[in-house]
Parts: sequence; C-alpha cells; structure tokens
Amino acid sequence: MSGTLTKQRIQVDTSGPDFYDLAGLLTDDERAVQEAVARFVDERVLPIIGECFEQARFPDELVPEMAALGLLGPTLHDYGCAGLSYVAYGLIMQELERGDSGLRSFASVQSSLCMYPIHAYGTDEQKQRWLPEMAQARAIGCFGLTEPDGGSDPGAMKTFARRDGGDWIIDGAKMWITNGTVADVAIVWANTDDGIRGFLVEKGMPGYEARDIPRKMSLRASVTSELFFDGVRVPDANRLPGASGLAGPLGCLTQARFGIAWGAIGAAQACYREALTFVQQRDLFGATLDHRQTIQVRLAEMVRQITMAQLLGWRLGQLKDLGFGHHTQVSLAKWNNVRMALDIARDARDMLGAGGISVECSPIRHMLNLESVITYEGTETIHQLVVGRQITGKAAF
Ligand code: TGC
Ligand code: FAD
Repeated sequence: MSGTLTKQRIQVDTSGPDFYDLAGLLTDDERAVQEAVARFVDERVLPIIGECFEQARFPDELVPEMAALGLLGPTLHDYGCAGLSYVAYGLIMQELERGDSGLRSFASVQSSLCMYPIHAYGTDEQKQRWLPEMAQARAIGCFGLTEPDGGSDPGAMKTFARRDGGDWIIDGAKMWITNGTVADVAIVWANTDDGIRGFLVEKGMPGYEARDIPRKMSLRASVTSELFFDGVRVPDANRLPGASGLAGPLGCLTQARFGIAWGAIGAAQACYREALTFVQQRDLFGATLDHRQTIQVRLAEMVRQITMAQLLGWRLGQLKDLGFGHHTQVSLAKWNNVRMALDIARDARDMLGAGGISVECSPIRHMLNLESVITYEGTETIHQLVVGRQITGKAAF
C-alpha cells in the first residue's frame, strides 16, 4: 500500500465527504478502480435507478457492463478474475451502493457468496467450469442459507441432503434469496448425516424451483426469491468438498459483510450530498437553510459519522490485505456502518422536507433499502452479540 499523503495533497474535502483524505491512502490502482466505478454509477445507474425502484425492476441490462469493468469476483485470483486488493473491493462496493443497495447486493452475492465459495471450497473442475463464466456474468449465482423458519440461527437449518449411491437427494426450502430466480447455479447449504455441507444446485435440475417474492418495500431494484427442493438429485461432483460445518457458509458471509460495511458508506454519502445541495439552495426565513445552526450540526454529524465509518472500512481492508481481519472485526464494521447509513438516510430524508418522500430524491430509496441491509447478512442484534461474545467469551444468542 503506497500512501500519497503529502502536505500539498492534504485538503479537507466536505463534498465527498473525504474529510480525512482517505484518497491519499489509496494506491494509484485503487484510485483508478474507484474512478471507473464512480463513472459507471454516475452515467449508467443514477439516471435510471429511481424508476427501477418504482417499477420493482432489477436493471439486468447493466450486468454485462459490470462484468466488463471486472466487478465480479474482483479479489479472486486466476479464472478471469481481477485479483484486486480488499480495499479496491471495498471501494467498488461503496460506489455501487452510492447508486443503489440492489446493485451492490447483486455484486456481493455473485462475488462473495457464490464465486468465493467455489474458489475457496470447490474442486478444480468446479472452478474451471463456473468461475470464468461467472466473472463474465454468463452464469449468475445465488446463495441459499436462510430458511422460512428463521435466518439468524442457520445451524438449525432443516434442508437435508441424504446420500444415495454416488448422488445426494436434497429436500427443503430457502427463503429471501437474492438473485434466486435469475440464478444458473445456487450454492445451497444443507444438513447431512455428517453436518452442514454446500452443494451446487443447477437451474433445471428436476425438483428444484425458484419463485420471486413480490410486494417488497425495500430493495425493490433487486430480485429476491424462495427456493424449493423436492427430492433434487445432485451428483457428488456438485458438492463443495472444502466446506464442512457452519464455518463453510459463515466464511462466505465474512467476505460479503466486509463489502456491505463499505457499501453502506456509499449510500450515506449519496444522502449527505443530496441534503447538502438542498440546504444550500432552500431559502427560508430570509436565508438559505445552510445558515441555520441546527442544519449545520446535522451536516457536521453526518460528516463525523461517515468519516468514522470510512476509517473503520479502510483499516479493515488493510488488515484483510495483510491476511488478517477477524470475523468479529467484520461484524463490528457491518453493524456500525449500516446503522450509520440508515441514520443518515433518515435524517437526510427529513432535511429535504416533503420533497424527500418522492422517489426523485435518493434518501428515501436508500433508507428503505437499508432496512434490508441492516437485516441481511446478520441482523444488527446478531452482530452486537457476536462482538459481545468476543468480549466476554459467552454466547448470548
Ligand atoms: P459458531 O459456533 O459461532 O460458529 C460455527 C463455526 O463457524 C466459525 N465462524 C465463522 N467463520 C467465518 N466467518 C464467520 N463470520 C464466522 N462465525 C463463526 C466458528 O469459528 C465455528 O468454527 P468451527 O471450526 O469451530 O466449527 O456458530 P453459531 O451457531 O453459534 O452461530 C453464530 C452466529 C449466530 C453468529 C451465526 O449463526 C450467524 O452469523 N447468524 C446470522 C446468519 C446470517 O448472517 N445469515 C445471512 C444469510 S446470507 C444473506 O443474508 C445474503 S444477503 C446478500 C445480499 O443481497 O447482499
Ligand atoms: P429472524 O432470525 O427470525 O430474526 C427476527 C428478529 O429477532 C430480528 O430482529 C433478530 O435480530 C432478532 N433475533 C434473532 N435472534 C436473536 C437472539 N438470539 N437474541 C435477540 N434477538 C434475536 N439469505 C440468504 O441465505 N441468501 C440471500 O441471498 C439473502 N438475501 C436477502 C435479501 C433480502 C432483501 C433480505 C431482506 C434478506 C435476505 N436474506 C438472504 C435473509 C437474511 O439473511 C435474513 O433475513 C436474516 O439473516 C435474518 O433472518 P430472519 O429474517 O429469519 O429473522
């Protein structure tokens, strides 16, 4: 990591905001990645995303462009993946979620929850078959862990895979699965006589069905589905041999939660920027709103919160790039940064007055999206209890 912090460079940027010049800590490559994704979001995502949210439509026309930019599986090495740093991955997620959490969700699931387990736990054959296709978005994945009876305690899953000669027979159901109906392959976690194992269940396998979950008020520009397994026969060649026990799926979640911790910063930045622009123009009681003390306190509070989240994300990325980064540190960052973004989105929505309830303004869309983000990948309470267990040594789940 070659920082470029110099006396000339240091500047207090309140527009990003980048109050502590985090850009000065990035390598040239990381800055280039961030700029490319920022341009993609500004030019391709922002002009259409309000309408997509309103129409509950995932903008799948953008997926090939995301693949062309190298945004799918970006930290993975070989198999057509970019092999970028974790800080670069964080920046990608930050910029995508500045556009919309749905787009970041798509990238999180494809990269961290589907390509990562194939890369980390799969056979050579599975890697050769799926990873280049997934990096190019010619194959889409989904990750089935949560079940209808409760997601916070995945160890209690009921989906079961029983051995039948050289095959496995899977029965059960998964709920709230991002990309479920569009996926060519589902990473399915099932109990077996030997504990939890991961399987690659392919679209079209008899007995496997995915259905969309309609009427969502959050993450409307994202596909969320139910998966059903009715005696699905899966060859042993589709089992992930390197994954054994709950640590298998939880290891993937650590990757995705890292990306969410950064993504939330992007959503908060979008809300802050929109609120700032508004109060600089809204003329009330003889002056624009940015003259008012309470408005300034609220903006200052946003910058304080975003800055702390940025520092947390950057240090976590640095730790991961050095080969460290404990999953409890990831939990703390996911909890802190998503809570921060949700609070800022709600406050920004209020600062925009009545206009803030329109889909033409981004804070209400981000706010509604973040209601999912604070629940998925481990609820806020679960992450607080993970950190509590790390402190006390006692599990209070
Ligand atoms: P516990 O005893 O703590 O752990 C079992 C084994 O796993 C290891 N481990 C982890 N490894 C890697 N990363 C983590 N985050 C890990 N947490 C635990 C642990 O060391 C142990 O290993 P071993 O070798 O000793 O067996 O398990 P527990 O049953 O007590 O559960 C702990 C708890 C509650 C924290 C866990 O179950 C949990 O995280 N629950 C939340 C579930 C969750 O986050 N689900 C997310 C589903 S996917 C999703 O939401 C995708 S949204 C995607 C999008 O659209 O962006
Ligand atoms: P529950 O586990 O039933 O929790 C309900 C409430 O109880 C929460 O407030 C929780 O914090 C609290 N609670 C739980 N346990 C305790 C405790 N011990 N002490 C105190 N309070 C507790 N899952 C996937 O597998 N793959 C996906 O791709 C995926 N995508 C998703 C997309 C969206 C849009 C959403 C909303 C969810 C998605 N999920 C996915 C599911 C998500 O991971 C779960 O919703 C989440 O883990 C919580 O599970 P639950 O909804 O069953 O809530």
